[in-house]
Amino acid sequence: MSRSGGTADDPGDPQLAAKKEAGAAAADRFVRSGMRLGLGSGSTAIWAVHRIAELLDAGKLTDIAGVPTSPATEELANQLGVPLTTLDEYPRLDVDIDGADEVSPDLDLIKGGGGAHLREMVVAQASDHLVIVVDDTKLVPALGATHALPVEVLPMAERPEREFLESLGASVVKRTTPDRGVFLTAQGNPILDAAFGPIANPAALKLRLDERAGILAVGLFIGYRPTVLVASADGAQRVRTLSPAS
Ligand code: A5P
Repeated sequence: MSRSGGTADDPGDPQLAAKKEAGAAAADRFVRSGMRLGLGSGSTAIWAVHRIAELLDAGKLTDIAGVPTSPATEELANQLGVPLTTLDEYPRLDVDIDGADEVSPDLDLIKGGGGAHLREMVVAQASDHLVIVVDDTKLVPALGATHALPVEVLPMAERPEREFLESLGASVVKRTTPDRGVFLTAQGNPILDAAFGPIANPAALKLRLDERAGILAVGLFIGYRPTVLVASADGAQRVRTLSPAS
């Protein structure tokens, strides 16, 4: 497969065009030669990987290496010829570009729609700067408004953790694959999607869930202070930037 893609001329699918535009803009604006990068997962972050490959091909970027946040991103980077590295080699990264399922007005996030949120959180915590790329359907007034909260659990703890989540008011569904098999993360664990509705205090909820031994990763990214690049799915405006309040 040749290196490809990254432009936004998909008139037939405005949301796809917006995802491409946001992902490519992140690479254009924040990736510089010599950087060590976090490479996020999902249908928006992959367009940053495509753009990085284009810039490498064009000789506009050199000496880049990325840590992938999922097997899918690792495979894509290998196909496109984007050099990879590990956190063993580089425990600190310059910039991490990733997607999100929801972005709150405080720039807190729900992630994990693809089940990669544990590795995504590790890579985000290792990075000096988190850049989140989304189309504008991801902006919500409160986390939980449109998406269930992905909760990766230890297989033997699935039932008690489900009951704990339900005791907090969530409707819980075990994630399945498109062919109705059990979805397992890259670590081999199931995910419970916990629908809370709008979450009044995401930080407090995260603390409660993090106390549970059987819960391995909660898709709440609180206080990461990302730069958020938002592309409009109606094509009305270019990519706009949301920055954390100083
Ligand atoms: C992967 O598990 C997720 O955290 C993704 O980053 C998130 O779901 C956004 O994905 P899309 O860009 O495909 O919506």
